[in-house]
Amino acid sequence: MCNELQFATRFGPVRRKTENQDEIGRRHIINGLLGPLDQAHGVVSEVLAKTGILKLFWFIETIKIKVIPVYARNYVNFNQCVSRAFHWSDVADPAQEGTGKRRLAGAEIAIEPDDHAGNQQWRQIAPESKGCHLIRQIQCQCRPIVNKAMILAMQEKNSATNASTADWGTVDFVALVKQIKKWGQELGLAELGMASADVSAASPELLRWLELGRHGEMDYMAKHANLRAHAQAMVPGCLSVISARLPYWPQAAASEQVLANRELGYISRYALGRDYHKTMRRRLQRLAEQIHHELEKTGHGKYFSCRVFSDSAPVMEVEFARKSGIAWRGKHTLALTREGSWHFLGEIYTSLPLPNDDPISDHCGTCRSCLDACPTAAIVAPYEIDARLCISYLTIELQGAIPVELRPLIGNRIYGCDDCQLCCPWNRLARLGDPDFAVRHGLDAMPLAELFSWDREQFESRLAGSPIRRIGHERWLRNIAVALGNSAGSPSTQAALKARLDHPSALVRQHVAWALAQSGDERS
Ligand code: B12
Ligand code: SF4
Ligand code: SF4
Repeated sequence: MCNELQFATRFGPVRRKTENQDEIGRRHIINGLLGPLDQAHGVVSEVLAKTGILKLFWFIETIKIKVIPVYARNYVNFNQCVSRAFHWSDVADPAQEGTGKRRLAGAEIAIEPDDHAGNQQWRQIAPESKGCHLIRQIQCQCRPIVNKAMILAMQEKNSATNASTADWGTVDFVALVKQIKKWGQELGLAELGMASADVSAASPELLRWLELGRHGEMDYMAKHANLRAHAQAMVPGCLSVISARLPYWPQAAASEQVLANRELGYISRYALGRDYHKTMRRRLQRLAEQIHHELEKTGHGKYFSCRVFSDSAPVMEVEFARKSGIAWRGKHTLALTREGSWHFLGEIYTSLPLPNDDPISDHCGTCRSCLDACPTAAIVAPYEIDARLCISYLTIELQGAIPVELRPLIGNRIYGCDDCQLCCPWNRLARLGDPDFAVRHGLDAMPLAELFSWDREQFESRLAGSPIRRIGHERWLRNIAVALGNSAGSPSTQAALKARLDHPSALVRQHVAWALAQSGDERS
């Protein structure tokens, strides 16, 4: 079903013409120049823009957007086949100029291919590869630094030509790498490493994994396998990858105690605070700006192109972390270090011919705690996961019903799972993560019944800025129903479940019925 919405900029009101006023336009008037678009949730199938769209930056201009309500993501995808109104090259420079004229701080425009749309309908209509600029994620916000759009514009015009004819002359890449690592640390990144853009050693395993169907419903994994396996197909001219890790372990209620208390919901430690995707990419973008600035000093800025990612595009992130020596791959498949595995990964794909760091050795030894600790035996062999069994997949990625036979194994884990990391000896040495990921709203130890009572609005507002919001209210209730079914069946649990027996969603009703049946309630 399509809703029709009308947006305007921050300079004027937003009119919504929609039958179903949810999912999109959550906070319409915010401080960003393109705030309404940035904050919109939903996947845009068609942009019907007036030809004078660029006037957006000078005065109120209304555009109509048709939206298919979907699995909520923090991005708006513009199908530029329909309208080229938002093509980067048309937007970036005027945005800068416009903000300058209005004495605003500046506009930041990041453009990335859509890897994680997570939406069946969208995938069906999306032109797969009719040119690399057809489908983009556009993320905009106000920031004091104004040169990013220029950098991106330069990058996009790029790279294949510039990079191949680049004359790096006297650039001291060893010194530059040193600088990059220092700047990275100043930005709060725990470690940075450099690798060549070649992942051919790992791609056969990726293809085998896909052939075995271990990705389940995550068809973006299969769809973009080629781009994932070939960094240069993703970003032409990319020679090196700067890999970074950002620690997130928060000060929170003890995981073991929460997991043992079936009245409470367990949320993965990575999701207790702010959504990492933006945090990580913002920092990497800042780093890219610093690199560009440095190269400009010697007139080499024009040869520099880059793109930043963090779980936002078809990138083999763990493989780059391994190759660049900032981690080894644990048997749970995650990037692991002597400081543990509680870190996010992010990358800068760049045209710079950087000297590579050496991989570090694997320190898992004979340990197999993660394989033994996994509640669903999803780590089917060392270094190999069957995602279809993984609780993280079941509670975050899976759209439909959770297989009945797996529900009892999920316990009270309502968003993701940490067991294979909680048991890992290296995580005993983990340090506290970045303050951005500090626990919000007491999510580390919340009663299931209370979380289950949130209506859609409460879900949206309390989880604003959290990665959890991406799964949407319906799947949130689905997950909690399973956890309630696995709890002791106290009167408060039963009452909470019964209050949702008539929920409009069949998915929710089905899981509520299952949960009630666990305690033998005859109404199930
Ligand atoms: C798809 C995905 C998932 C899927 C599948 C997980 C998986 N392991 O593949 C699901 C939904 C299950 C998932 C869960 C989680 N994920 Co996830 N996920 C991804 C994603 C988007 C792609 C990973 C991928 O390419 N998988 C495909 C398979 C083929 O890759 P692979 O397991 O790495 O396979 C390689 C190895 O098996 C290896 N191999 C095979 N045999 C052998 C043998 C030997 C001897 C060796 C050495 C290697 C080897 O070769 C394969 C190809 O390289 C990445 C982001 C990204 N773009 O990379 C995040 C990412 C891996 N996830 C992340 C996180 C945090 C999680 C969770 C912890 C979240 C949670 N708490 O619930 C869990 C952890 C589950 C787990 N143990 O993996 C982080 C990991 C950070 C880190 N420290 O490594 C990432 C990097 C996102 C990010 N930017 O931070 N995830
Ligand atoms: S996240 Fe949980 S279910 Fe998935 S592999 Fe790790 S322990 Fe197993
Ligand atoms: S639990 Fe043991 S085998 Fe698993 S990743 Fe940690 S050290 Fe390696």
